[in-house]
This record gives sequence, structure tokens and C-alpha cells, in this order.
Amino acid sequence: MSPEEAASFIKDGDNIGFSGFTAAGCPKAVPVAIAKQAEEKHAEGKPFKIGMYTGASTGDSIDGYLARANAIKFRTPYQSSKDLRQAMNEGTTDYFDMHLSHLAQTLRYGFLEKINYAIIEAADITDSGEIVLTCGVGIAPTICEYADKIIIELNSRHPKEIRGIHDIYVPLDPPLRREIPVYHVNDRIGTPYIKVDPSKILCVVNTNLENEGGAFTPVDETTARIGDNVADFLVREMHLGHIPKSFLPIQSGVGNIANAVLGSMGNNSAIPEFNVYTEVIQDAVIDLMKKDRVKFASGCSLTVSNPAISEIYSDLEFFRNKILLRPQELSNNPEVIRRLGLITINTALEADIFGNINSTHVVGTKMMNGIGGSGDFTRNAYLSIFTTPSVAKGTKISAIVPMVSHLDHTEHSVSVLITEHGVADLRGKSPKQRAHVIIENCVHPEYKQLLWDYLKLGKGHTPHNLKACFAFHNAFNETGDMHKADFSKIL
Ligand code: 0RQ
Repeated sequence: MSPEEAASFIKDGDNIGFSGFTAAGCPKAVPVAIAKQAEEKHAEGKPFKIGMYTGASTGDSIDGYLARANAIKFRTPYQSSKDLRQAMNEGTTDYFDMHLSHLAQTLRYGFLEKINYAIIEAADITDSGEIVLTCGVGIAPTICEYADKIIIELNSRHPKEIRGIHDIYVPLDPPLRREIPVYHVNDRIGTPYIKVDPSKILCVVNTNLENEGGAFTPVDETTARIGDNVADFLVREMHLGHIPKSFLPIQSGVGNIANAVLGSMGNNSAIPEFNVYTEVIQDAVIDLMKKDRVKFASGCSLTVSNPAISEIYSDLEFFRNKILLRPQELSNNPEVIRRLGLITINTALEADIFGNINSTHVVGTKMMNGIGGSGDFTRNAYLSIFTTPSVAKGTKISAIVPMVSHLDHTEHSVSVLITEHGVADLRGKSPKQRAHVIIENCVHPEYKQLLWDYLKLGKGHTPHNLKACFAFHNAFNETGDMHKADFSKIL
């Protein structure tokens, strides 16, 4: 069918599950046609909005087009689209932010609205109903099982020979769930395809569309220094015997900083060749595989630039034995993360002097992207690290504040905080001790004195001053500059 014919099945109020995780593996033709249909209905004065479940964020063809068409009834579990973000923050679209490992099982438990249609990007499909996914898995197995009907986008940009790179396994639900038998990063426990009843497949739309993954910005001085601080810290930990000499698997978050951190680790010859057990496999991992610095990467998606995906597809024999893509409830599974002993590295938007992390809300109220998998990994890590540049918007924002304006990861789950200025090792430290090491080692020099001053204002085990704890944020809201925080005016 054409994308328009496929889209015509979708009605106002339907809930859709889309395949993919980040832009990788997302359908691209049918969602654009749905957005066009929404605009036509709106022009006729008719309502048209859909509920949307996906693995994580998507490409512009899903979140961008549908947000611009004002066609989203609700959205979960993660996004990174400028237009959708605007709709969420203006209140025209409802969004609920979920731990990524929770979504598939939450759908199976029946806690969320039913899925009417699954729209799945596939590299191949057989008459018996075997669907071979492309470069992202997300929640595709569960939405295929629970949707009434399935629409396939068969994208010839992805070779059929990709079959074998996926490992599709869906755990049983309680009270029948058993242990998940992943004991090594490269253990395969499922099938290389999703098996569905062929009669559920409503139609197949042929496409030849390239991935919408953007390129990474080049490593700058700040991100390089953060990366080097992480790598040096891990080498010290290894020499202290805290990390086995054979090393432990790495999870690293999404974005430029995460990409730079992995690059620094790869370039540090004191770190042995390592494995990756993560959700997003980014460009740096592919580079390090070619240099024999990464042995194996298990993830949920190949969130790589278009040159990198072409490289992988042109040498599938080399990469097939080094890459495995799992559903997100496996890539982010707490049991597996704890068992394998992951070193997790995620990026904070803001941290406070006691080690609490805000990953999601700009100045406490505006949603940036979502918690993504950062909570799945942080809470269950062998060693959980957060990185952040010490300042944002020039130096008008200090990323380290007296009290986080929104809380995603508590002090109990955060082992180490790293900025371009240094490392704060928070393990075994009281709140006051944590504040000292964070201010001394991680804060930008322009904000150190303000934070020392704040620390003197509080009393108790965690010495906050509830009148002054948001002085940085209030100063930013009032003047556009956190430097203007003035405790004497508040107290
Ligand atoms: O703003 O875009 O206007 O320039 O925030 O900041 O430093 O470029 O960092 O792109 O790596 O994103 C936490 C959002 C970091 C991301 C976050 C402004 C800054 C800039 C982006 P501009 P950077 P990154 C697995 C793990 C949660 C999910 C997660 C994220 C913009 O890493 O979404 O960890 N994490 N998933 O200027 C106000 C502050 C700020 C600030 C930075 N304190 N206050 N604005 N900015 N600090 C992956 C998945 O789950 C898929």
C-alpha cells in the first residue's frame, strides 16, 4: 500500500505503538502521512489526535511531524524533539516520563491505554509472520503482540542480511517470571525475529528512506576534559582493585558528552579492551570496535550517524559477531545490570551539592527530554557516574546548585560526579562531606564562593536552608543569570 492508504486506517483517538529506539528503527513514511491526514481533518474542523508509544525518542518523521500537526493526544516514554518539547511545555500535548525498562511490561500489565495499531519498520518479513527489525528494537515485540493490527514499513535501505543481529526475548509476567538468562554481554536468549500471526498484518508499505540520525558535534575542550576525567578515574579505580583487571561492561548515556567519554576511554591505553552493555550504541563504539578497543556491544539501537550505519552494513560479517540488539526491557533490565556489574555513565542537566541529580527539567519546570534509561542503569549499577559541564549558557547557569529544582536520581544512587574541573567521589561520604568534595572539585570557579556561602546557611544532617535553596534558580528566572543569587536579600 501507499503510506497514505495505510494512514487512512488510523482514526481520531487511536493509540499507536511505533517501532524503534531513538531515530533508529523508526517508521518514517506512514507517520508523515498520518500527520498530513491530521492537518486535513483539522482544516475541515474535525478532531484528530493519536496516543503514541515508542521505545524512546524518534526521528522527526514521528515526533516532529505529528507535533507540528497538533496530532498527539499523549506521548510516552522519552522524546528529544524541539517541536514536541514545545507542545508539552505549552500544555497542548500530555506527556508522561517513564523509566524505559518499564514501558513494555506496563503495557502488558494493562496499566496504560490499549494499542490499536503497531507501525513497524522492518528489513524483512516472511509469509509465516517473522519480522526482522532494522537498527532499533525498543518495545516492538510487545506492541506487535498487543496491537490489534500491524502496519509494516519494509525499508530496503536496511539489508535483509541484518537478520541475526537482533535477539528478541520477552520475559513472562509475574507470577510466572523466571530469571533472565543473560550472564555475559553477548549471551543470546531469544530469536532473531519477532513472530506474529500473519493475519494481524494489515498491510506492507515499501520504502527506501535513510535513517534520521543526526551527526555528533565534534569533541570540544570541555567534553574532552570530562571524558579524560572519567577515563583517569576509572584507571585509578582499576589500580585500587575496585574494578577487576579484565574490566567491567560500560553503559553510557545519549548525546555528545557520552560519545566523547567513550572516545577518551578508548584512547586511554591503561584501560583494557572492554565490553559495552547499554541502550544506545553511538558512533564512538563503532570506531572503538574497529580499533579493537571494544570487544562487544549489546544495546537496544544503533544510534549512529548515516556514514557509520553504511559502514556497518557494508561490513556486516565483521560487525555481526560484535553487535547484538535487544528489546529495551532486556538492554535496561535491572536484574541483568546488577548481575553483569555495569559501570554506568550518564549526563546530568543539574546536580546539587549533596549529589542529587536532575536529568530532565530545565529550571525545575520545563521538560527537556525525559529520564530515559538513566534511572534503570544508575539505580542498579556497580558504579554509577554522572557527568556534566559545570556551567551552561556561557556561565549564566551553574549546573551545580544548592538544591536540584527537580529530582530524578537521588543521592543514594549516585556514586561519582564528574565535570571538566574534576571528580567528586561521593561513596561513603555524609551529605556535608559530599558538599565539600563537589564544591572543591567540580564547581566552576565563578560559582564556588556562592556555594560555600550557601553551605554556611543551613543546619542539620543535610544542611539546607529552605528559604535560600532556590536562590540560584530565582536569580536566573528574574535576571537570566545565576551569578546574581543574593542570599542576603532572601534571608
Ligand atoms: O541547551 O540545546 O539550547 O544549547 O541543555 O545540554 O550540555 O549539550 O548536553 O546534549 O548531552 O544533554 C541531560 C539533556 C544532556 C541528556 C541531557 C542546556 C544546554 C543545552 C543540552 P541548548 P548539553 P546533552 C540513556 C540515558 C536524560 C536521559 C538519559 C538527557 C542543553 O543527557 O536527556 O540520561 N538525559 N538517558 O545549554 C538549564 C541547566 C542546563 C541547561 C545544560 N543546568 N539548566 N539548561 N543545559 N545544563 C539514553 C536514553 O535514554 C535514550
